[in-house]
Amino acid sequence: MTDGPPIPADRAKLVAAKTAWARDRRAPAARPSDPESRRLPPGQHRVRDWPVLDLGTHPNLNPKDWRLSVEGLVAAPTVLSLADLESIPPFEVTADIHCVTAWSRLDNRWRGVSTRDLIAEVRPRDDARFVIVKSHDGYTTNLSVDWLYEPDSLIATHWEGRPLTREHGGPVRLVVPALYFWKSAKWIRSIRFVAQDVKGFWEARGYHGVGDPWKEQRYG
Ligand SMILES: Nc1nc2c(c(=O)[nH]1)N[C@H]1C(S)=C(S)[C@@H](COP(=O)(O)O)O[C@H]1N2
Ligand SMILES: [Mo]
Repeated sequence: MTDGPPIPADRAKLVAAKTAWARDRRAPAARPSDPESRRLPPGQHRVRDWPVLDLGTHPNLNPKDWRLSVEGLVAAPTVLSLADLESIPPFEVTADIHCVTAWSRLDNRWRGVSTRDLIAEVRPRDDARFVIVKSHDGYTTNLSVDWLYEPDSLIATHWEGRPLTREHGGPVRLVVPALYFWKSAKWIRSIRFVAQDVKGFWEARGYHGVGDPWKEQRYG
């Protein structure tokens, strides 16, 4: 992809970040010696507020009627209500948000149900390698099932001790901190386990199939 001498592996990340900054004419978020900047993937800068980003429709969902269908290549497909979710032992994690539009919000305290616990309930078959997540605003996103085994991934009902607000995906959203935030679908309605990867909304529009912020997998 690049011309010139090979770049040593330990510098490649920095070079990739600087290349991106050059392309976007963006200044580095912080000096590399700053301990905080080590928590920021390449090309990201820290924000203190929490921007709202979506397709512009905020579904008005009655928590009493909310259901999540977990379906596809699983031994025990299920439809969960909010009460069902609350009967699973609660899970809390503090994790960072990295949005592909270059903002990061550190130390978000989430509560909900661990996707590991969800997986234990439905028992994906061996041929279930990806999931496609569907939301009430028509949004979809795809990811490898591996990311649902990440210890900090969850089906979130609370942020900073309060129920998720409507604009941020309440009553229930997916949160996969290890990936760019477009994978964290708001207002989720179904999670389907499939054998073949299927592109979601942004993935079909050029976003990366995986989306690992530490590898700066933004597009393509
Ligand atoms: N249902 C739904 N989920 C979505 C989106 C969306 O448009 N609809 N946008 C994604 C994108 S691109 C981002 S950056 C985050 C933004 O979440 P926030 O508004 O809580 O910051 O939600 C993701 N999940
Ligand atoms: Mo986004």
